Amino acid sequence: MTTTTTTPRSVAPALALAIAGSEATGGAGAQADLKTFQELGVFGILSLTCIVSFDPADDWNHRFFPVPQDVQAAQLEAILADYPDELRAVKLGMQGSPETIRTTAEALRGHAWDHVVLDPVLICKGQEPGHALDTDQALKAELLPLATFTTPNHFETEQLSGMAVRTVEDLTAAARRIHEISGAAVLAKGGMHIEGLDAVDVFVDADHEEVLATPKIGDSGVSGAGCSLAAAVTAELAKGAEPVEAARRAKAFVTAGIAQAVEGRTPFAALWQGGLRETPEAGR
Ligand code: PXL
Repeated sequence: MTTTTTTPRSVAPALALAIAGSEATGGAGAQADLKTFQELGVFGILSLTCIVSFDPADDWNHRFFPVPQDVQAAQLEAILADYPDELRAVKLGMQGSPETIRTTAEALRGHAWDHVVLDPVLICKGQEPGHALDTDQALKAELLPLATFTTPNHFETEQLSGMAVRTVEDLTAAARRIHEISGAAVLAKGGMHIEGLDAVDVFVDADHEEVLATPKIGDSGVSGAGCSLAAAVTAELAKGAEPVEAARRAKAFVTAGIAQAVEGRTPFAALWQGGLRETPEAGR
C-alpha cells in the first residue's frame, strides 16, 4: 500500500478586488492595480469595466471600448460567489459610463465589505474635462455613498467638493468637505498642480488630518500614479492597516515608483511598481 503525504497549505494572503478598466500599454488602470496588489503581497482579483487603448496615430488620444453590462455583471457574480466571506476589500477604478457605475454599485450592495476604496476617475491624464459630467453625477450618487476611502486627484477634488483648489490650504478644505459629504476617509492628491517643490497630498478622516509631502520628481505627471496609489491603499487596508497608515505607505510606494518610471513613446512615463524593491532589476 502506498501512502502519500501532501504539504499543508500555509496561511493565505489577504484578497483584494479591483473593478477597473484596462489601459493597454500597462501604465495605468487594471494592470497597475494588479501589479500593485502582487507587489504588496495581496492576492489580486479583477472585474474589467472597459478597455482603453491609446491611438499612436492621433496624439495618443484615448480609444474607449466599454465592456457590455452583462459581461461586467457576470464577472462580479463569479467573483463574489467564489469569495463570499474572504473578500473584504475592493478598489473602484475607471468605470467609464453611468451604466457601468450602476452595475458596479448593485453588485457592491449585495456583499459585505470592510473597505471600499473609490478612485473617482473622471478623466485620464491629457484628456479634456467636459464629457465626463454624466459619469461625475452617477459616481457621486451611486459610488461615493458606498466608499469608505476615496482618492480624488486635483480635478476630481474640485468636482466632488465644488471648491477651487490652488493651495495646500484649499486642498485641505476640499478634502474636509468631501469627508463631510461622504463619511469616507479622503486622500486628496495635489500632484503637480499645487505650486512649490513638494508633491502634496492631504489625508482627512474622522480621527486624523495629515499633509503628506514628498519632493516633486521630474516636471510632468506619470501615468499609473493615481491607480497605483489607490490600489496600494486597498492592499494595505486589506492587510489590516489603519487608514492613515495605509495612506502613508501608499504614498511611499508611489513615490518610489515614480522615481523609477518606465519611458515609452506615450506623453507620460509609466510608474514602476517595483520601486521599493531593494535590488535593482536586471536589464534596466
Ligand atoms: O489614470 C487613470 C486611468 C484609469 N484607468 C484606465 C485608464 C486611465 C488613464 O489612462 O486608461 C483604464
